[in-house]
Amino acid sequence: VVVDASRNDHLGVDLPELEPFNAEPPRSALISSYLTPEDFFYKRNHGPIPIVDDIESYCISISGLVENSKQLFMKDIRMLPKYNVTATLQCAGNRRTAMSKTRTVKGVGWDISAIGNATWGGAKLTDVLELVGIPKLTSITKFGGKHVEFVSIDKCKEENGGPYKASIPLSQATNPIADVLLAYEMNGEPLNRDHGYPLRVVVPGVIGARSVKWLDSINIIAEECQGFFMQKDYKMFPPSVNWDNINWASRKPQMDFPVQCAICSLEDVSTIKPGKVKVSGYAVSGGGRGIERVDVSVDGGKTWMEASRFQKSGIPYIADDANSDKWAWVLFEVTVDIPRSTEIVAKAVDSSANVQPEKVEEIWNLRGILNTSWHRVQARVGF
Ligand code: MTE
Ligand code: MO
Repeated sequence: VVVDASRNDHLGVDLPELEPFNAEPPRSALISSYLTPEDFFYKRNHGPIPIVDDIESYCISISGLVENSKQLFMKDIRMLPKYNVTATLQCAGNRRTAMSKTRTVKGVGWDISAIGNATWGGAKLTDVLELVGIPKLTSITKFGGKHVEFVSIDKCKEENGGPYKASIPLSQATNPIADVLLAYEMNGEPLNRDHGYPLRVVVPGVIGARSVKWLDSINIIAEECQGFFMQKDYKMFPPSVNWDNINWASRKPQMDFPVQCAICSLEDVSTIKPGKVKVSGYAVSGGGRGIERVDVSVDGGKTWMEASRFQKSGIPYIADDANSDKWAWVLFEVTVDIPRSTEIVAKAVDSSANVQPEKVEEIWNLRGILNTSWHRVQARVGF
């Protein structure tokens, strides 16, 4: 495993930390297109980025509570039907910096761009699992397997030098509608090293932490994965829990992410000319729920107007419609009049009518995850 210094030279990309390599793009770049180009796609790593250079010998093993264990090479995976799924990947820590302003939290300080939207190409996990004798729509194997664990090649300090790993329920892994992929392409290109070359898991609608990169093996297990990132991280605690009274076992690992949106056309504080201003950003919900509405306020949340939403140009976006990308974000846009300095706010409503919480204090948690509070920016009118 080699750390490559060239991982740190992405132009225009902020580097919250140098090693492990983490990066997010500037706000304005993030929404310059519906599909996020690889250069502007956030990168989140917990250890050195592995290099897999012998693609002929690269293989994944599938074992555990199954009848026949199997080794699959890239050619075996490429032989399965290929699916292209457009899905937004979002780190659970997205918008953490804003949450840490209320009270200190532990974790990488992300602005609002630890999120990206890509078309992932690869095999469906359910087709892969059929190769070891697990039929579609299985929630328990005859050997008692109920979870699917993904183990990576990369090693990280949180696992005491062991591999990064995570799991999802077997029922989700074997459900074709859940679109869980073993992806070897991103936006039509071979997966890049930073994002998991040669093969990564993509679990649509779920926090990024479960989409394991540089896949090494798949285990069918009885209980959910006991790894650090499932059991001692990425759990949502109430504001009353601190580092002295935390009981990790009392909460489930976070899976789906909640409804989220952010304004990307303005910084936290922007100086603008008085008059018309375009307010634009992204909105997304987990679990395949569409975005029903995005509300924008130019008076700090007293009155609201609705922004227009779109995904692909030329096709009107309708939440949960067959022509919409169910796992993907929508971009929103509204032109507003700003005669004087004010606070501009955005909040989204998903197709189950879930709304974002008004205040970050209500959802503060010690790990600083899932900050989905109303997104606020200050517009200072100058001449
Ligand atoms: N997979 C491995 N092997 N190692 C990691 O550190 N980080 C996870 C996930 N998969 C991680 C991983 C986290 S927390 C996130 S948010 C996403 O990968 C980030 O994916 P990206 O770097 O492709 O944007
Ligand atoms: Mo993450």
